[in-house]
Order: sequence, then structure tokens, then C-alpha cells
Amino acid sequence: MDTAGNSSRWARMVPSTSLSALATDTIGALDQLAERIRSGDADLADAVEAVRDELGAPLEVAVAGRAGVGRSRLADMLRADVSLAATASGPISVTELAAFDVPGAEDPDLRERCVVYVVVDSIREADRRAVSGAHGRVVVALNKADLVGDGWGDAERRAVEIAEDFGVPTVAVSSSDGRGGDGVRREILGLLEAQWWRRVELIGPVLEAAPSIDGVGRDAIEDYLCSDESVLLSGAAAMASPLSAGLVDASPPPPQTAQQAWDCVQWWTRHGGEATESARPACTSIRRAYLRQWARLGGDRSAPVATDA
Ligand SMILES: Nc1nc2c(ncn2[C@@H]2O[C@H](COP(=O)(O)OP(=O)(O)OP(=O)(O)O)[C@@H](O)[C@H]2O)c(=O)[nH]1
Ligand SMILES: [Mg+2]
Repeated sequence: MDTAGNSSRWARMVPSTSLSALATDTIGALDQLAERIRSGDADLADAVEAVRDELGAPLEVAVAGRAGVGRSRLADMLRADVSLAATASGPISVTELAAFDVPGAEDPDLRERCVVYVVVDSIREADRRAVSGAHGRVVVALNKADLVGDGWGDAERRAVEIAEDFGVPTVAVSSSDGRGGDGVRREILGLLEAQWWRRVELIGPVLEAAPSIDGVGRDAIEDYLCSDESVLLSGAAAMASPLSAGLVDASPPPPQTAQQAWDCVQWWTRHGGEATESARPACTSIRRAYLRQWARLGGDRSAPVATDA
């Protein structure tokens, strides 16, 4: 079961599936695709396998912060968290980064990863700078919460203050005894989900751009990208994108009938037209996925309205 996934936006598109099952199915489908292509176009098959490997590569968690705040202890706590490992879409790799704010040294690079930024009660400007550079991919862990104020309540209040100050989720935790670990896990799972969906979003563009020596492999790629599974997966990835979050929250619930699916198609056609330019591709993917749902729920695929564009 995906604890974080059940409340996730993507689950509206593929409601009865866990993230790990989706990952397994998608990797399996890419495997089959590579096999189909291999005899005609080995380079294209290699490109498909590279996409598959990228999708199945460990999800990366970087534990960052200033020296002595408890990065090692917190990283150990996460590595030992069986619940975290069991709930994520795939294997997880936890890395402790070098300390921030060390005189004469450059701060580590936080790009491209999911970050747990560890602070203690006293915040410095360097913490604020580091966290703002990882916005949308970071949770702040107020570590050594057992030492904050007069009890856990004080630590939680301090975490709320930091969350408001930094504008990112902040959780009080004590990595020496594991207290607060549930909250950290919940936030990390959400960030890891987002990391996985960003990889999914690249499947289509990377496969489309891969060079092929003849038409056979290209046809197989097009067949895959046009399959119901692939179109629904792209729609779910578009729903998981922060760019479409506001629209997804305002959109109709998951359809149970062809008519409801058709209402979703129309809703996304209307709102996609008004969306910002950056959100428009996501809206198009979601609309396309609802069109498939409509057909799967009994809508007439031969009707003139059933255009996939
Ligand atoms: N009371 C308390 N002490 C902690 C906690 N987490 C870590 N410590 C202690 O803080 C000290 C530093 O912890 P580390 O995990 O080594 O911190 P670090 O950020 O990895 O330190 P460096 O890698 O040396 O920069 C150790 O003595 C830990 O036992 C905590 O939650 N509560
Ligand atoms: Mg350390």
C-alpha cells in the first residue's frame, strides 16, 4: 500500500493501483518493447532499455545541513526505516552530503534530488538559502527536537514557525530515538513520488527523440506510446505535476461511467484552454487520458468527438 500515494493527485487517474505495481508494470512493458525492437534496431532497443533503467534506478534522498546537526544519525534512521522502503515505488538510496556553511568550502549541490534538510533550533541565513534553492523537493527536519524548549509540544510549535518562515514542510524529529520519524517518512514519500513521476514524464519525449534506423522500431514505439496503459500513465504523471495541482484539485472526481468520463474530457478541454502556457501540456495529457477512460467505459471510439489530439 502507498500511504502517501492514496491521497495523491495521480491516484485519480489510476485509482486502484499502487505506485510500486505501476513501476513494475511500466518497467515490464518497456522490457517487452525493447525485446520487440532488438532484432530490427539494436540501438533503439538500447535507448528503450536506458529509459527502463532510469525508471527503475534508486530514488535519491540527500540528507543535507550544517555540520553537527545530525545528518549522519538521520541518514541512518532513514536507511533503517523498513516502512519507508516498503512504501516507495522502488529502491531508495540515502546519501549524507558534506556540511553546508563551512568557511572556505562550497556548499553542496542540491539539484535534481529529494532533500531532507536538517536544522536545529538555531537557524542561520545559510539554512534559509539552501532550502530556498530546493523548493518543491525539500522537507526540513528540525532535529534534536528532544532538546528544544520544555517538551515535544515546544518542538512541534518551533517546527511550525520554521515551516512558515521557510515556506516548506517542516517536521520535528529526534534522530537519536526515532521520535517524529513517521512525519519525516510521510513527507519524504510525497517527494519521492514526485521524483518518480518526473522520470515517467520523460519516457514519451525521450522515446520520441531516440534515433531509429528504420520504420519498424519507430512503429513499435508509437504503438507503445499510444497504448491505453501509456496514455493513462502520462495522464497520471501530468496530474502529479505541481504545474497542474490547482486544476486537479478543482476538477471532477474520478469517473465511474462513460458520461462522467466525457464530462471530465470537457472540463479539461475548457480549463486547459485557460491554463498558463507551462501547465498546458499537462492539461492536454490529462484530457487525452480521460478520452481513453471514456472509450474504456463504453464510449464510442468511432464517434467524431473521439479525437486523441
Ligand atoms: N539529543 C540529540 N542528539 C542528537 C540527535 N541527533 C544527533 N545527535 C547527536 O549530535 C551529534 C552529531 O550527530 P551526527 O549525526 O554525527 O551529525 P552530522 O551532521 O552528521 O555531523 P558531521 O557529519 O560531523 O558534520 C552526535 O553526538 C549525535 O549523537 C538528536 O536527535 N538528539
Ligand atoms: Mg555526519
